[in-house]
Amino acid sequence: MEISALTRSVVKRNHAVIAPDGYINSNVPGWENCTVNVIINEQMGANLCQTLITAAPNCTLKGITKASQIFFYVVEGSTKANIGNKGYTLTKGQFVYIPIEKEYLFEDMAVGTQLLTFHKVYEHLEGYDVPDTLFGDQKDIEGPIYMNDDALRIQVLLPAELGFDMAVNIFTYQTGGNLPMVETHIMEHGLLYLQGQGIYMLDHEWYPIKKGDSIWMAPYCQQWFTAMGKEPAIYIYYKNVNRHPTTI
Ligand code: UGY
Ligand code: MN
Repeated sequence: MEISALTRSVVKRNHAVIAPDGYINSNVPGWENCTVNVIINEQMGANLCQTLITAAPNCTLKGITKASQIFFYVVEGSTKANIGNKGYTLTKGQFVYIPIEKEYLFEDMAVGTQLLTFHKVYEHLEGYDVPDTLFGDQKDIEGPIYMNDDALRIQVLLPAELGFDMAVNIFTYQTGGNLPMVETHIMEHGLLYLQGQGIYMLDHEWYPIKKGDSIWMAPYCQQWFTAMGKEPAIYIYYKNVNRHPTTI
């Protein structure tokens, strides 16, 4: 029998590993007939919010983005997404970026559909327009080699334009692939494992990670990863980008 006092989840000052076994549902006004797990938010010390929504029958998500832009990614299932006068059915691997001050309605959601969201308060950049709503599909996005290592591929889901202050990327590691260095950087990450397993080093602590787990890495949380097992390890992650590093 598994002892219920054990978990792989940890919440530390500058990083967290959240495994699904500790999820507790949140009620979010306007998000009906679903479970919502708020995995990362400012209560932790983060500057982003990451949630996972799982649809029950008749699930609808209705709201307005206000000061925070939201990126929705279909992990599993399908949904219709209506933003302004645009409405498309999204299936696994498809996504929509919703800028600030936009009304949205997700409907016709298959039971069991899982949506990942990343939210960030938008920072305007003088001389640049707020980005438009953007629908996309992971399978239409190229996956070039990362840092000269054939075992590593990166897909950049949002355009590399200064109007955007957040990036969302999908990182694929062949078995045995690893980050070529310990990253030490100002940018923050929120991350969901989509496939496979491996070992993440976060601030010199070592964590086994697998599909379904999430990670928060605060700015300057040192990070390194190696894939393990028999299939590629794939994760989708958020990163803040394109803004001045300091107010000083
Ligand atoms: O973009 C990144 O900083 C990425 N290489 N980090 C990570 O995968 N932990
Ligand atoms: Mn990084």
